Amino acid sequence: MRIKTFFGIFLFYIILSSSCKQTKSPEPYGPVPSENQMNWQEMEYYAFVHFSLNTYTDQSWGFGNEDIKLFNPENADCRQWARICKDAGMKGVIITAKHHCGFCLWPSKYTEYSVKNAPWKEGKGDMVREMADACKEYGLKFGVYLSPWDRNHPDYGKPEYITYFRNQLTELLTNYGDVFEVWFDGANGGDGYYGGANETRTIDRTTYYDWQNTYKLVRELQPNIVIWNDGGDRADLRWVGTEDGFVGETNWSLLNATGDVPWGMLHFGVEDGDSWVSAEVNTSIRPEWFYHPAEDDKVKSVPKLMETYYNSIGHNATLLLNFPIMPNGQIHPADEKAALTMAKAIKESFAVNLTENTSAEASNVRGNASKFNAAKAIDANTETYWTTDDSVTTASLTIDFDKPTLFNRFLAQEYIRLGQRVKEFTVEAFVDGNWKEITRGTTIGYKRILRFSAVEATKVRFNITASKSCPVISNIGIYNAPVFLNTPSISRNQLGEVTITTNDIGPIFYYTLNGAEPTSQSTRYTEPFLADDKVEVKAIAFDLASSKKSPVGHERFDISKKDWKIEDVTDEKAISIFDGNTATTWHQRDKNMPVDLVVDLGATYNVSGFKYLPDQSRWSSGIITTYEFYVSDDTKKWKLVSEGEFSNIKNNPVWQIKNFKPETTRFIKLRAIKNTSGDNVAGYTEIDIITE
Ligand code: FUL
Repeated sequence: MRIKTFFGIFLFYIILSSSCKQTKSPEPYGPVPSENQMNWQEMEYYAFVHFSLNTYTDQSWGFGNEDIKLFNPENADCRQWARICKDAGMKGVIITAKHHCGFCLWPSKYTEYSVKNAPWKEGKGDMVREMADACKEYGLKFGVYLSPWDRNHPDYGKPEYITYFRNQLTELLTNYGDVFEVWFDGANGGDGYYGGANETRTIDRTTYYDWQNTYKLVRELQPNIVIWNDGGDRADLRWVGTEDGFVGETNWSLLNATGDVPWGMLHFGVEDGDSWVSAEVNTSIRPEWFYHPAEDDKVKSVPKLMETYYNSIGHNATLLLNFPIMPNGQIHPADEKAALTMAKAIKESFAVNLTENTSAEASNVRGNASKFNAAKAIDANTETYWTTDDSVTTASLTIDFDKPTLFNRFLAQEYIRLGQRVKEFTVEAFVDGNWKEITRGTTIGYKRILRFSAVEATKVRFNITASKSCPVISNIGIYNAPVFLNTPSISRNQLGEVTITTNDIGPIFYYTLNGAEPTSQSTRYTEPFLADDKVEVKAIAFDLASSKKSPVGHERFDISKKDWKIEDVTDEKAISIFDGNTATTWHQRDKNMPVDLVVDLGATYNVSGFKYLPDQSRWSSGIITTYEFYVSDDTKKWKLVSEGEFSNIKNNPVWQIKNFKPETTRFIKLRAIKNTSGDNVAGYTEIDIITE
């Protein structure tokens, strides 16, 4: 009898302990996000504003000697910026408190190169304060960008500068309330004004800034902050290796705490990394970061911005979208319109989650416990999740719509507080009695959204085909999002033939050559046409079935290049620099730098500027950073008409446009003085001129 009782108790204990074990949450796997990283990740979408003396000099990077007197934004209105960000669905704003030129948007005690000596508000203004106040008023979080590279400061490059930098950081992180993110830009072009020294100063970015002590200071002053840094020691957030608005489809929120971080690690993360360092996609709503009037018709279209949305937030990253501020101190109406239309598109795309009111079943549920069952992935609560027994690393979850349902988006979220686990998955649809794979992916992380052609199905099956440990899925969404036609691309070759194309399959095009907005009544495009002079081409793509039209594509072409020739070059490929095709690049080598490109325009023109498009390929070479530009009537006597740098060209290889006082000339010479790779190569995708 006693033995029986003992045995009963033992059995009861076994059953109890095993059922407890089965209903316990999984242990975290690998590195996990900090509370600050978690709060930041949930923001998903927030803004950058770029505003400084560059705004007044039409530059990308100031040299550090720009005149403070230029800074006088007569209608500066941080409330306008905040209102737009709020209406655009963003959760915060990061302001360029100090860009590379060293000019401070707040009256720093430690320098004279700030708003306190500018005519704006007679030196009484503080743009950082106005931004922080506007953020508070609009319920946005507030962040600061403080450039470590300072081309104005006399001590830059010496140890004293680090004290100056930390003093400024202390001002910014003490006097303006809560700061959600601090941005330490890694750019450093060497040359600068440096208090009048006008020289090149190179630093060792791994040691000079002593980041660990700076991070300590930051965290003491702002315990809830996240730190972004691509210039040195690993922080909380990482750059994704491009400013073009996308991160890898495979995107681990992990890196190693030490060692090199080559491009691939920035872009895809590190599967077995030892630290949680999430990805932030930073990109501008226009090609450049600062305002340039020449880009007023280059604001990104809504289809392009939606592409960015899917390639950032939809790839387990956040999106930091930049607004360049105009010289008057406001966001341009075209930028506002684009951001608000994008917000509407996001809202429409994810308005109805088709998993609502459906049922879900999983191939395995942890301990068969209801608190971990499939329903937890479709309960609109990201704090609950579906998970499996520890031993399971492949599993399926099936959603039953109960009726044929049309959809073209699949969204999944992992409960990342327990680590990022999923390595591969597929999505199948049940169509006409058969399972059919519609899409597949690799990592999920905080959020992954996949796009595919619309399918009508009664059930959807989500198969996790590889996971580091048991999967933990907090949310699944299925949507039928509106589809947008992309803006058509317009190019012109050397013969003057204009071609209109698009990435979409199916639409037709209409165009105008007189600046008018094209409609379906305009000229229909059927094949490349000749427009061999100064001409403005506008085009739309049009879908005959739905009558949907794309945003307007717009290009201004200057004089004909028909008679242009490159002097002293035998390489036949060289003429690709006039072919209007951004996929072809010609590389010119000389024994040493400088490398000269001399072009005969075939006739005399009144030239007032030139344009240079560098190599667009990922592993590009020969990107010119320092240049001189000359004109001549006979290739013997040359006149220097423009010189300087193509700032930020490596991270953002967009068209470089330089204007100068008009000159009548037949020959032009672009002299490459330095490039990003420190060798003797100059690469050109396209070269163009601007005539009066
Ligand atoms: C880059 C900078 O050099 C650009 O000017 C811009 O501020 C961008 C956000 O980061 O690296």
